Amino acid sequence: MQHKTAYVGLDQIKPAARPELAPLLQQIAEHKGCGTSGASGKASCGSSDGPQDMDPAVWEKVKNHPCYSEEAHHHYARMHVAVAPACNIQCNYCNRKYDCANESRPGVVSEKLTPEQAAKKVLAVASAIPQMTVLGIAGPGDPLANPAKTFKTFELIAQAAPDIKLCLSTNGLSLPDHIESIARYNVDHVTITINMVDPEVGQHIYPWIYFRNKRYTGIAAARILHERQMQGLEMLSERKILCKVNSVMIPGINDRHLVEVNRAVKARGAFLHNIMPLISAPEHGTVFGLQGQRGPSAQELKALQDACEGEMNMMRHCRQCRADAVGLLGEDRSAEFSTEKIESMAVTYDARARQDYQQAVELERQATVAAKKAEQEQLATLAQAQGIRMLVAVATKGQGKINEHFGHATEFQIYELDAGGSKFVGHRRVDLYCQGGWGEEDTLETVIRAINDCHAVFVAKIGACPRADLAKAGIDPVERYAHQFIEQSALAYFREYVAKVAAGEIVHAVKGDAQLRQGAYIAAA
Ligand code: CLF
Ligand code: SF4
Repeated sequence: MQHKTAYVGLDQIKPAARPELAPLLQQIAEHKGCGTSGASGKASCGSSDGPQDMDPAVWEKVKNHPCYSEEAHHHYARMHVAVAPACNIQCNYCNRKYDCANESRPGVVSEKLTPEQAAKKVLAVASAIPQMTVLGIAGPGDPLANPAKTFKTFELIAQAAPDIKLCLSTNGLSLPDHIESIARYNVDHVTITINMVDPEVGQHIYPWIYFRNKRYTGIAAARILHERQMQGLEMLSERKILCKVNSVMIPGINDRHLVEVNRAVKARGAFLHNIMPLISAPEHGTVFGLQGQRGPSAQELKALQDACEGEMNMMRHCRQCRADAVGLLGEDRSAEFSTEKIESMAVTYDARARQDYQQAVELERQATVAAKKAEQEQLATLAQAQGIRMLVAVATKGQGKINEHFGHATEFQIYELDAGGSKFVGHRRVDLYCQGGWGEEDTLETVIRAINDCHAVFVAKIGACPRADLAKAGIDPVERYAHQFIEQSALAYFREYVAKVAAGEIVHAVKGDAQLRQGAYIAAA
């Protein structure tokens, strides 16, 4: 299969032989005080996206982690290795035949790996994708229900590629038993999926757990799980191991309750909270799917995330990725690294080349931040912007740029614009509109429904037909910022829009809701 979203930018350049990068690397050498080597440990040059309020030690951990830093996710990649097949609980949104729905979308059965196969795969991917900075174990079951395989994998990778950050995601039931190992293997980032802090709520999400050789059901199961999750989170915080909490938003079951969850995890030291929409369709074969339990709409999800934001940092760029995902969040290059292909690859791990490459990425990242800042300063002087707020959708292949054609996009990134500036607030998965030379009308309708709450869609290119249909739906197709930085362009567009409203040329109208896609989360081939 040919992957549609291959880059033409930095990530196409082979680190070992890149004379064309020489001027860029020279710039980096002269660029003092930021990047990864600044004396303060900060990498933002004082940008508003930087770590001004962050402990330098924490910033060091998050700056290149695509899940822990929204800004980093445009530039750095992660990979998962599917070494953990078993699970110790049952979630009503999970079908064990598929990947763990904690961190991975029910879609396609993962190719399960041994720790040795996983370690070889990590080295192969790290050589081919030098901006891959994080290795996560997130299923397809629960990593801590498979501790021997999980920690053996971490051990092998720490020896062979010590520059790669280690990350794991767990339901938390076994977490308190493994804190020592997590610390020993230098696992800097742990995600716990916490959907409730009240067993009354939990009993509707978890039919059973298996704990200390015994099966528990109902409220008793939910109570044990809750206590173990809280204990594990507190133990991680004491150890200063960064902890993110994932919560699945299930309308009518825990949607209102998640505000309480947010407070509870914040109080116990969680660094980041990621509220994800329930993915539920009958064809997934899950309890919720078969019961017809719906997921939230785009507006419902955003309203909950906004309500929790005052309490702590919210993650909004999660792609609910598979347990064998490879690449930038939002792209899936796992097919390029099947076990069969890896076995036949001669892999050489060049840490120095990776480091050089990442320094070039860092410079590009700084440029996106500086461009946004400059544009934002102009917006600050525009009094008419008060009271106007809009969402815009962006077609991008990464690098913080508008660099994807409308018809080739498998997701749109969503930004909120108002007098305060621009903010990434989510993404929308869509089916490919372009079917090799023609556009699929039915698909276009689903794309429009997915971004129906947006005033504009920014693309590198778009054909006449979709352009007309989008305009009819009240979504302005914008091509003029092709290949420019996303947030700088969106803010420039917003300034023009505000000026037109002020001049009476257009009337600002509030848009409706949008639909979150329930289909399989698989990159188009
Ligand atoms: Fe993987 Fe999770 Fe680590 Fe990221 S994913 S184990 S923290 S490296 Fe990231 Fe994927 Fe969302 Fe997870 S986008 S599902 S939050
Ligand atoms: Fe499925 Fe993950 Fe829940 Fe286990 S923790 S039942 S693998 S979603």
